[in-house]
Amino acid sequence: MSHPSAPGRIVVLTGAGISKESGLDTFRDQGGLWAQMRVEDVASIEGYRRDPDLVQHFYNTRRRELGTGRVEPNPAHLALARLEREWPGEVLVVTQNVDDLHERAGSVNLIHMHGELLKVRCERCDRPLPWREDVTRASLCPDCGRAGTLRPHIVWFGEVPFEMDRIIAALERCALFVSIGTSGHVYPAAGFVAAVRQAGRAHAVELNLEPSRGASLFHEVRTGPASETVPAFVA
Ligand code: BV8
Repeated sequence: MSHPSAPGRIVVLTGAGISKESGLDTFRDQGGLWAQMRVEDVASIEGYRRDPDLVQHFYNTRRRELGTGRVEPNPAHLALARLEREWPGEVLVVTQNVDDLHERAGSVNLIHMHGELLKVRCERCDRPLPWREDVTRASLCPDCGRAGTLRPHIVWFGEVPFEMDRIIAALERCALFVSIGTSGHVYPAAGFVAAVRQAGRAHAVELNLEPSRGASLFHEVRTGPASETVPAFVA
């Protein structure tokens, strides 16, 4: 990627599409995660209150999948980590994904706006805890010792995404906004490109398998698999 005179800040938004070639399901593609179940039943606080075992099972299954060793960062994750190392200005990755593939690829300046699969949160202590095993009603909080209080450290529908102030500030001052592997269905992430265009300073690029719902708001849309489009873009 050519370096402009003053190396501006880059904000990269990623969605489930960047992890697809690492073997993780997307949400809304053919056969994606939500094709197998209703979103409201597993990704909402009401769903969790209604059937905590179902929701814990949904996240236990996905957490276990991450731990199998079969799921590895792909060239798209690695290219973003290289960009962060080599770009003279700030690079911030804001991911909607709850997997740990950006970290494992080497990204450091990273926000998980929808939470992390490999963390749980005690509803009494309210502190995120690293967690790799299955969570059940019998799981004890290591801090307060209570059972039945550990929930996935995930942002469900109707809950507020994490670090929104930091994200909005970064969007308003960046020189380049790149959206990768997201369908543009879920807000507030789907509204980020509009915020960038509103600020009137950044070049906005979409790298997606197919044009997303918000494609018309980008200056540039490059279609194709992330493992090809992202390294080519970062080069
Ligand atoms: C909030 C949990 C208030 C983690 C998720 C009516 C209108 C507008 C908005 C709303 C509305 N009613 C309610 C809302 C708000 C709601 C919302 O947006 N609903 C939508 C469905 C209408 N949003 C919320 O409730 C959010 N909270 O609004 O709080 C607020 C807001 C701001 C400030 C203060 C308060 C909370 C949303 C978070 C919900 N949690 N998941 C988990 O279980 O994983 S959402 C879920 O969708 C995932 O997090 C996922 O990341 C996210 C977005 O999906 P994508 O990542 O885009 O995945 P998808 O499958 O859709 O698309 C994949 C894309 O990749 C496709 O385009 C495909 O073509 C592409 N692709 C596939 N393969 C490849 C590829 N691209 C490249 N290469 C490939 N190989």
